[in-house]
Amino acid sequence: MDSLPAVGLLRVDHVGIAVADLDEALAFYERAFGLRCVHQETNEDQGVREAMVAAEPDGTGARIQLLAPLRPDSAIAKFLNRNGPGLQQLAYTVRNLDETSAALRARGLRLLYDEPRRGTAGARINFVHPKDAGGVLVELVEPV
Ligand code: MC0
Repeated sequence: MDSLPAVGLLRVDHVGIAVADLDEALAFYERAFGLRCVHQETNEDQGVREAMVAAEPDGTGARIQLLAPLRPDSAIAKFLNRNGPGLQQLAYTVRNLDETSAALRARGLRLLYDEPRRGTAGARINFVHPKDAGGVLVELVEPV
């Protein structure tokens, strides 16, 4: 592995949880855990309504991403049908997504997209296939 380029993960960015109904989930996370919504958006490309919740009101630190399906053929709808609500992904912040993607491909891991797509708040994102990552869907996030 010594001659391979560095992967360049910086920190855990967020953990993604599939939910059937975003508003109900937001109410639950606030009531049960005291977490506050720090960001909300719809991502048509990914077929999700999403909300970031966090313990810190300024949204610093790792966040929890609640993901609700927009369409029955979306990744989150498929996940809910198969597993029900629960942990769907682990996302890392990276400094440079192109370099991280090249480093992971050099290690033989499959990325889901040939080119980065648009994620939360305009971030560039890609995913490592869960079958190449110990059964965990890994998202790579290069923030704006
Ligand atoms: C599927 N598998 C998973 C999994 N989803 N394993 C762990 N975690 C998951 N989330 C497993 C299945 O159980 C199956 O295992 C195998 O992977 C392949 O199943 P498949 O039927 O081919 O898989 P699909 O059609 O369900 O697709 C899985 C795949 C898909 C990961 C390719 O979910 C995908 O494209 N995800 C990336 C996009 C995404 O998740 N978007 C929503 C979040 P067996 O053993 O049965 O073969 S959007 C987001 O995150 C954005 C907004 C952001 O943060 O910026």
